[in-house]
Amino acid sequence: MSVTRYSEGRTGFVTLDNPPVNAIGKSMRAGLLDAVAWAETENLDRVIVTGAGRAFAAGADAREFDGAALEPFLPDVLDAIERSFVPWIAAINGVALGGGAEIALACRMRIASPRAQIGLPEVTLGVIPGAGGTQRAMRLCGLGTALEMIALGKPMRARDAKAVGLIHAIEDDPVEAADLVNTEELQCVVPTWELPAPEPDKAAIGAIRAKAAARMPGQIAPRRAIDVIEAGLSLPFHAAMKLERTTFLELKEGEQSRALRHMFFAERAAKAPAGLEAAPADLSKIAVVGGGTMGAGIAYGCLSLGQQVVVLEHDAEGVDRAAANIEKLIAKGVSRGRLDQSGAEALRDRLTISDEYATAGDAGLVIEAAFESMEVKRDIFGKLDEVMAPDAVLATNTSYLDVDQIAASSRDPSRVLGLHFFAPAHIMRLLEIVRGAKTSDRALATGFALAKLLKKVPVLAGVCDGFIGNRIFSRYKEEADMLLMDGSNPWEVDEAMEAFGYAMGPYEVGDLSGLDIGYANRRRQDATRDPNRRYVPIADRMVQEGRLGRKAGVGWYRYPGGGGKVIDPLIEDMIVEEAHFAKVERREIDGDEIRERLVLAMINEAADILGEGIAASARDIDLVTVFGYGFPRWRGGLMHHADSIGVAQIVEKLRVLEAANPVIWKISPVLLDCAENGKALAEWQSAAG
Ligand code: T1G
Repeated sequence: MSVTRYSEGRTGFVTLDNPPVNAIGKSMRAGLLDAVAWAETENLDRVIVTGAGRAFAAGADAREFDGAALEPFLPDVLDAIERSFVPWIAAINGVALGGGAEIALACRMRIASPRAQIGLPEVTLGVIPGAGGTQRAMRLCGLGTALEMIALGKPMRARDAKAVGLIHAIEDDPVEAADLVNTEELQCVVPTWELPAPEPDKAAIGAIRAKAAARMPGQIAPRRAIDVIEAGLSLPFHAAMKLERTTFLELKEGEQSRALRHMFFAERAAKAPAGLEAAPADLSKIAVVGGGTMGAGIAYGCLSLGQQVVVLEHDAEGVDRAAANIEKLIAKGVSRGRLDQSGAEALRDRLTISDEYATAGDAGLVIEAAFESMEVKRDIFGKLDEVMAPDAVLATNTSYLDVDQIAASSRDPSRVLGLHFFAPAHIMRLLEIVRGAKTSDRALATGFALAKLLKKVPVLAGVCDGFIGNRIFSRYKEEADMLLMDGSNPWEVDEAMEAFGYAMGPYEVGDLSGLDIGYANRRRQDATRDPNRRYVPIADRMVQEGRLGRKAGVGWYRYPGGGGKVIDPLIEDMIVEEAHFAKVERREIDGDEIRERLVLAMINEAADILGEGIAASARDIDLVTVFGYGFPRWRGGLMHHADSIGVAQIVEKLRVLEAANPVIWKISPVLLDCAENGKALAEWQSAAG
């Protein structure tokens, strides 16, 4: 199917019909090409093309990108539409993105519904428009708008598209409006490709190059899209089209596009595990224990869904603090235009803050977001047991602590799970859903149901110290501290990882979250740490000397006020002194070695997480590292990146490191298995399958 058509009088009606979003595959392209010939044979005076359902067309079917391009190619189909003596009108009923927008741009006219969007977001998949978007858009909306739209990949609303000339009209029923267009008027509209290209504008080109480099550092597609648009200013249309196509095909085969397509589909595959049939608890009323930064963020996120929310604190002072924290978030929502005053009022009406636990007695789910101490959490769960209905689900937002131990403080551990949010909890997309040994399917289903409501990216995790993300992050930080001892310093490490694609290096991140968190975790681990495992005390000394990070005005960097960070030479002296105490011969360490050691450390730890069944798949680890820890999306996440290097090569490098330090660098059996059997991590399945 994918293209249906019929005619009434001299009007042809063509519908793009490939649920759920009319992605443009081979059959749709063939259907469109047939429709051009059909319209000419039927001697129609117009063809109106629209989308079935909520979308016009979401763009080329990205699932086809892994294989060779299949004829008929979209640029040729659009060429046929544009050159046909029967003019086509695009009745844009919903999102027209990528190839969907290019279909519309090749039509003689474009009429959109008020809720329609039109965009060329191809760079978000690591490619550029491959069916005329780089050449047609600028002929309609001018160079500046086309550059922004294509290099940054941001779609625009119908009214903005009309304002810049991309569409002719906005109508509630674009199909009907298209049928009413005067035939002579329609015949007079010049086909897009015959419009003159805009005048060259070096300033506009230079500005967008800088903006794209700042917004999407390290990414190739934005730069190449600008190149093709710029070339089109002086090339004949069809010569520029050839350059566009060649560039698109080259990028489609590239690592960055494969990585970005992997992330696109991985994000959409993040759902409850197959076979989880249990019905979730009722989420119309949710309780949150603790109104600190995390608790307030979680409460605000749930309030924004329209849920009734009770925030529990342990005394009146805590209640006031919680109220202030949530009010701050409401005020920010209003100032950013996400909430109007009535919305803010409605949200306040749904909020109760109390130091009486019984207030939350009828909530279907309670999320504990209190101080990161096992004693505090066990006490809270004991109190919750007293007041909550037996079928209420109890979740802990702990970042590291043992969910099974917390669950044991409830008479019914089956109703306990971990819901690990990431700060700021109402913004960060990742939600680690931690299944304890006794967590029931119903409790788990409740976690996934909440994630879906909050539009989070849910990832199932098993119980271990730090689950998936924090365990990888701890190994990352541990190796970074070893690099300090061996000869580097925080700013060199941060620079090296920013060059890799992180927005922030590990030391700037540490200063942001507070060095006391890591310190507390290391003290908790003191009793069980392998005495033969190399231990670097620099971070401990920082905390002991009050250098807690941004909140103390000094950490790995100094924060003199005004938001900026400055290098503090004292840190280097401290590191040199600690290396002296540890009798370490320091040496020059360059950015490549920093990146290699840190990335290999994370890959090895992640492989063990996979092998121990803490993560269900390499893809889940990619989601965690990208959505929770800033791993560059255009590298596809940690495990996709590992596969792009090749596991055999990774194992070879690890053997050298393992020879130097067999405890720290013990090679994961998962990596050895994949290397020996020529498997990618993406296809690794635990023996449990
Ligand atoms: N290809 C294949 N599948 C797609 C798809 C696409 N382009 N877009 C969506 N899907 C699937 C998606 O995987 C999910 O599948 C289902 O549709 C619903 O999507 C030649 C080369 C349109 C705004 O970058 O931004 O055109 O999980 O969950 O939240 O120049 O999908 O149900 O099995 O996201 O309502 C350019 C990508 C392609 C737009 C709808 N186009 N899509 O959001 O639903 S390259 C894009 C989106 C191109 C041309 C070039 C969103 C959406 P499943 P969803 P949604």
